[in-house]
Amino acid sequence: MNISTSRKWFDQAAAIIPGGVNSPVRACKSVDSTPLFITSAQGATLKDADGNTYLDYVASWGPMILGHAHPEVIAAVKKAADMGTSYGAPCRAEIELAELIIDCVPGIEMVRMVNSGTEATMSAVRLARAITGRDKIIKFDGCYHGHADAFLVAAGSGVATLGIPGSPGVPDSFVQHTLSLPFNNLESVTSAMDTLHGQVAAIIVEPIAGNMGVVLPQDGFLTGLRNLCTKHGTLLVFDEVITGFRVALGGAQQLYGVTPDLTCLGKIIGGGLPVGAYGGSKTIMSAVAPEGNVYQAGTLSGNPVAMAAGAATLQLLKKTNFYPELEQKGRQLFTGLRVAAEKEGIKVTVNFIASMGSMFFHPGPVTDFASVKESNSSAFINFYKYMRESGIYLAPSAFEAAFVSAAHTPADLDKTIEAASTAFKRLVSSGEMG
Ligand code: HOZ
Repeated sequence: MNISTSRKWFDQAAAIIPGGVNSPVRACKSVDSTPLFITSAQGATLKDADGNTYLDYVASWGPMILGHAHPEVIAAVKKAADMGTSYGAPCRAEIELAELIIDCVPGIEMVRMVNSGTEATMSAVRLARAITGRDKIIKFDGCYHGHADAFLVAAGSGVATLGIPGSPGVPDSFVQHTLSLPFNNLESVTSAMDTLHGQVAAIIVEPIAGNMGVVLPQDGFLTGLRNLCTKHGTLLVFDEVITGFRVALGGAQQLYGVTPDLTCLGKIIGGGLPVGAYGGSKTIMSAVAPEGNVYQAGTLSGNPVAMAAGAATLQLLKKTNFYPELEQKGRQLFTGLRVAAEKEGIKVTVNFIASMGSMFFHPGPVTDFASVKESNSSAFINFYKYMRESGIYLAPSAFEAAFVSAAHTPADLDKTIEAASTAFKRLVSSGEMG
């Protein structure tokens, strides 16, 4: 595949933007590849600067659940943009998006809009610390909550992709209050909560981990966290930046029937524009300034164009059968990949739920960051490259999820499985699978 223009632009970008990208994973470093410069996106496909077309399973890392450039979302964006792109003052669209979120997400009665998932998680933790008067937080290995200082401990996503243990520039004193424990290990949380009784402000968790690849919560894990938080007066924070409106209208909390004290959202709620949000009960959220005194602000928060894109997206998700139809597509793709690998005698583990999933070159089970890291990374790299050559665009890291959108057709999914079959055959014939 000719990607000479992408190569040229990447060189140009690298001279003036760190690593040539504005977010590390997309540099494709860990898969030994050149990032593709995208010039347009439509439905389930992306077009690069050299005119190649790809079936897209990155979905802008989650937001594009309807597919790219959905006509109703684009119309809403254009209409809003015609009225001015930013006011720095309240607008009606903020109420519309807030109402849609509150209506759908069980744990949210009041919500504050921000501009990214990172802003949502850091603000939620500040709020939890203020409410409880405690400093410590518990997170989980391989979970990623954005790049705020407190979360850069054993983090997933780009931190895992680049093999960075923490990050230079984060003072030890900033992370001394962060304890990272193994995902799905309730015993370790129980014992930490007993030892630290009265000191833990929040347990923050991706209820379905999506930043170490997809790792599902085992039975009782989320309920166990809920009970521990209630017992110790700690706030349970669900980072649903990926899972919110992805696995169900009410997110993972609806699916698993566990209600957190605070929920962080992002990605889908912006319909492809930069939006994050955090919310919870009225009692908790009333502590946020200016109603309360926990400070958090943003010039572009509640931006009219972004609110319009988000509201248009959520309206479409509320249509009957949206989720069952999308889930069927998720099942087709993820079970198809597993079956195709097995046919070639390759042992993979495919973790998936609804329309998000990951394939690990690991016989399984893959239940935490330790098992994720045991996967065959060179097989993944070659698989990634074969797939991209065949026009299938996957996240360039084993520590990310694949997303199916409503725009993918059953034929697209079959084509993807076929390409994977060929890739598996090539892995076997190259001796890659040992
Ligand atoms: N860290 C995000 C994925 N889990 C965003 C990556 C990107 O946009 O490059």
